[in-house]
Amino acid sequence: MNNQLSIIGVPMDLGQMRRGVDMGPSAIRYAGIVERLTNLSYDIEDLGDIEIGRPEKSPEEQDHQLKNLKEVADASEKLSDVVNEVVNRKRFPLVFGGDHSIAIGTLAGVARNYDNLGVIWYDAHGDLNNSATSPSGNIHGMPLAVSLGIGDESLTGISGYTPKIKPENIVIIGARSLDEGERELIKEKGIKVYTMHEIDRMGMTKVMEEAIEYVSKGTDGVHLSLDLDGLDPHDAPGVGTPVLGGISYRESHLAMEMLAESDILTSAEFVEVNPILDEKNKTATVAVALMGSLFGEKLK
Ligand code: 5AB
Ligand code: MN
Ligand code: MN
Ligand code: MN
Repeated sequence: MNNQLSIIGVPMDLGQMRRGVDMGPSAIRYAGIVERLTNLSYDIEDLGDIEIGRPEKSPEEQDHQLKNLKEVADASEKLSDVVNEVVNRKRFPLVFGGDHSIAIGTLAGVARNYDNLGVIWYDAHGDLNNSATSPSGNIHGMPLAVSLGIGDESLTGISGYTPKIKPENIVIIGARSLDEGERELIKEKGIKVYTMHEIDRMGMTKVMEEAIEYVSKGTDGVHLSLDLDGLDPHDAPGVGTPVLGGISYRESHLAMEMLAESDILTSAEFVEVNPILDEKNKTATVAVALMGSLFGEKLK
């Protein structure tokens, strides 16, 4: 693993309608991420937070279905450039959300440096909607589709190229709430998905063995996009769209350790931590513990 980490906070809450997820980056810092990773002898640079513009009109007054489209697009451009600069300096970008719409910018910044970027999408949801299929108009339900080149041009065209990633380089882990249009897209594009059903049947060890092999074949880098709602709400209550029956903390801990051992990751983001909906910063604490495992606590 690259020993040089750059932390980027993205206090974005415009990709969904629950207040508080903009405080995610602070909550993760307060839960001690820098100390935790410094103890593992990483060289850490905290670049602070990206500035998020505030919309002039409420989503109801905006003239399109995609809520806060302009502000999300503007923030994505900014984030993409910051992430790209970190990759160019040969450092590992570690991004904290904010809602999952930030993955549009993270992937735009990372993927321009790779021909075939692999992506692990750890999430209860597919985030494969567009304005036609979305039941909510919330952009945090769309970043994976946008990165595949599907969606509004002001989002797919971030940083001047599209698509960012290819369907055969993606693996979704933990899915248990997929909308109809998302299911169709998964089928059409042949996207690899390990739902909760597969995790129950095969066990996390086998799922991760297969997922790691799948996502490293033919790729020249791998990004982890971890939505805390992939975990069960019992272990990660501070999320805006919790779904019953998720991945346990222990299974997630194992998954992160297996990723550490595999040494395939080149960038990562942890998103959807919402301190207002949380219990004593539990979800940020879980995120920090998972990052400890991801960055090799067991291996040291
Ligand atoms: B998250 C839903 N599919 O599109 C939609 O938390 C939920 O980034 C999206 O995974 C959840 O609104 C987005 C119903
Ligand atoms: Mn989710
Ligand atoms: Mn998500
Ligand atoms: Mn362990």
